[in-house]
Amino acid sequence: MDQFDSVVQLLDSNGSVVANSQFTSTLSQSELLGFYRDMVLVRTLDEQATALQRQGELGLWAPLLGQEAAQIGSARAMQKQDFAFSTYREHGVAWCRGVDPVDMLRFWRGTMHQGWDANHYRDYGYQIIIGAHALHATGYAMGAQLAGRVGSGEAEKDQAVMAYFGDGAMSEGDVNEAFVFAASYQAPVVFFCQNNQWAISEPTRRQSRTPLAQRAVGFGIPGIRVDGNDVIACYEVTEHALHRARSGQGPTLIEAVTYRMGAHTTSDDPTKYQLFSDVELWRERDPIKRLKIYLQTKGILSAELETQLAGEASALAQRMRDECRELPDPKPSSMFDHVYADTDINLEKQRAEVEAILIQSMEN
Ligand SMILES: Cc1ncc(C[n+]2csc(CCOP(=O)(O)OP(=O)(O)O)c2C)c(N)n1
Repeated sequence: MDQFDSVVQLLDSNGSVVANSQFTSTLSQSELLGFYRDMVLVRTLDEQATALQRQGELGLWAPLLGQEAAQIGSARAMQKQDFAFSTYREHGVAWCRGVDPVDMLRFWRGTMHQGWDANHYRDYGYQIIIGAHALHATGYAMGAQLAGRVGSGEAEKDQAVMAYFGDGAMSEGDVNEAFVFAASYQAPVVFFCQNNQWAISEPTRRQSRTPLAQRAVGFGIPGIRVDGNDVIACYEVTEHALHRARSGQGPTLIEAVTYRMGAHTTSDDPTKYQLFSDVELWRERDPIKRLKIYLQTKGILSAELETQLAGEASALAQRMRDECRELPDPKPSSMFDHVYADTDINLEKQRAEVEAILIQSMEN
């Protein structure tokens, strides 16, 4: 079993390439430009959603500021047939899986009853209950295994599952139980822990005496620590772990070491517990800045492309502002939508009952 002791980094905070004995970048120029575009647009999306919440248009928002590389690098390593189980902060993963930014806002504006249309957004779902989805992901992965969609050698058939969660979730029973099942059954699941240093105001150092990735060893799972602000390294280690999973070699735990540059959610004031000097230190390690320097130095990112991307970002921001305010209220009975894949007679009875009560209340 391969273990990786040090933090995997392929691009340092100055945008310089770092040699690594186990991983090298396999990415083309256009893929790197694509990652840069993703990160810039996802940061725009995040800034806009934060502003919309401040203007009273959203009930809440969980910012991802600083975690763009961890999310884009890992999610872009997934293949179409893979499935992501994620938390409330993974807007970058949602973006990569094709979720429209305005649809992300529906959840936070309260204009949906939480159920995604599984036919539309097949492989993505927000999760508020910390750690619970690590078990869902493992169960789903065991299902894929039982269905013969692992280790067949067919590129478009073999499937892996990503479970995204934070450092705080590593202290939850659910996550540790998921590790036991995933290891025992060699399930095709990649546990992707974004160690953003904080579980609301609780620092990681108080919750764990060892680097989180090292805990994997006790479960019989390989653990990899990666620089979570290095999009290239995040892509490569995730690609490696997903390949292992799809080919039947079992689970991996990835700890992406990063920093939450913003508030836990818009209802939190991080200045009460984060040191200004720490925030400044991590600002220097900004994931977008380092890729930008690299791309500019290599002559891949021209001024013209930058202007084009700025235009794209401003159009996205405008669309979010316009369409957020227009989001329709859901029908109360739509809470019954998307509960089961097939029609369920008992659920339909309940839907009819609710609709009858609503009609009656309107008549009175
Ligand atoms: C089971 C459960 N317990 C407690 C909470 C309250 N809660 C919401 S976010 C959070 C901290 C999570 O921290 P972490 O796992 O590091 O993820 P991050 O928010 O930093 O992305 C807690 C305790 C919850 N949502 N679910």
